[in-house]
Amino acid sequence: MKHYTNINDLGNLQKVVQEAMELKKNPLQYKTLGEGKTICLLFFNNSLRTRLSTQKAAQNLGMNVIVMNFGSEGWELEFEDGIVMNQNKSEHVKEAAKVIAQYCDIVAIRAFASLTDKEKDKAEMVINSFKKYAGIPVVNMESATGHPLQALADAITMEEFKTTHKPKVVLSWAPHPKALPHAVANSFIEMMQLQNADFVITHPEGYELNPEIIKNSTIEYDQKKAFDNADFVYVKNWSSFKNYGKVMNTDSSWMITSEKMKLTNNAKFMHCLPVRRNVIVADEVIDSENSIVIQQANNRTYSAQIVLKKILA
Ligand code: AN0
Ligand code: CP
Repeated sequence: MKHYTNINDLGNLQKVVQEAMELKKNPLQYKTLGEGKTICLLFFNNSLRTRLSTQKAAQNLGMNVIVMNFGSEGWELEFEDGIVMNQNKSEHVKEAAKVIAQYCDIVAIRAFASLTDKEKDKAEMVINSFKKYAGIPVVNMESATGHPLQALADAITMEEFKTTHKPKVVLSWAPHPKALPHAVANSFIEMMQLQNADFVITHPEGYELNPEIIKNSTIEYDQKKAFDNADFVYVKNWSSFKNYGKVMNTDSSWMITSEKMKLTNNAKFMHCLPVRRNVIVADEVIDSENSIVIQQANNRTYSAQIVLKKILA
């Protein structure tokens, strides 16, 4: 594996999940693999989990880690070709990516969707420019359209907690006051399409995600029906895709409550975090024994570590 920008880069998901679970038993077993190698983590947006878990994963493999908050500390980058740079952008990605590549062996990037320009977001300009100009492996730490490190951590977590061979998994939209990206939901769907599961997506009408990602996954507009007999309830807000980046619905009846969880087969509650309590999910659910959000966040380390291990190898 050279780059990790999409869950499909892994090849065999089930095999990688097993490898990650093995790694989790002894996280320092490859502590010399990354000796003398450096990873640069570039953040164009905020982070808690991705930043700390990816750093920890690299350190577990013996790597040096350089973290840069590019969004606040870097020169503002230009990505368009052939442009006259007489406005506010100080440096072109052509130079920036090549320079960064001289300081490290792997570059990991967080650059969220603009949520204003659908075509540019779909083109994944930031990740693809680094792939094109840096010439070193690129890892996606949440791009405009995907968050594959999160999806791999989610797959590991479901493997640990599943009690049947073919669980019912529901991805449910929930309300949020601000416009959020589609990345987490997209990668979760792409990951679920590789699983042996009964997978259902539920959201209000008008919140359909990109049909190129949904493919033939099932959509059920009745949230309560979707929850019936579920083994996992994975919750995430996203803004409209059709009416790109707009918040069209903040209907609190979509919030996850213990009453709704009673419709399930004693389902586990999952969320990538950060989560707004009593907007997305009621305290009683996230504080319940069925909530596995903390274990899910822990698996971000092993998700990143197995990915970095494969790239180093
Ligand atoms: C981001 C999102 O929804 O994509 C990051 C989640 C990992 N969430 C927020 O901006 C609140
Ligand atoms: N789940 C996740 O990616 O969290 P952060 O935004 O805090 O990194």
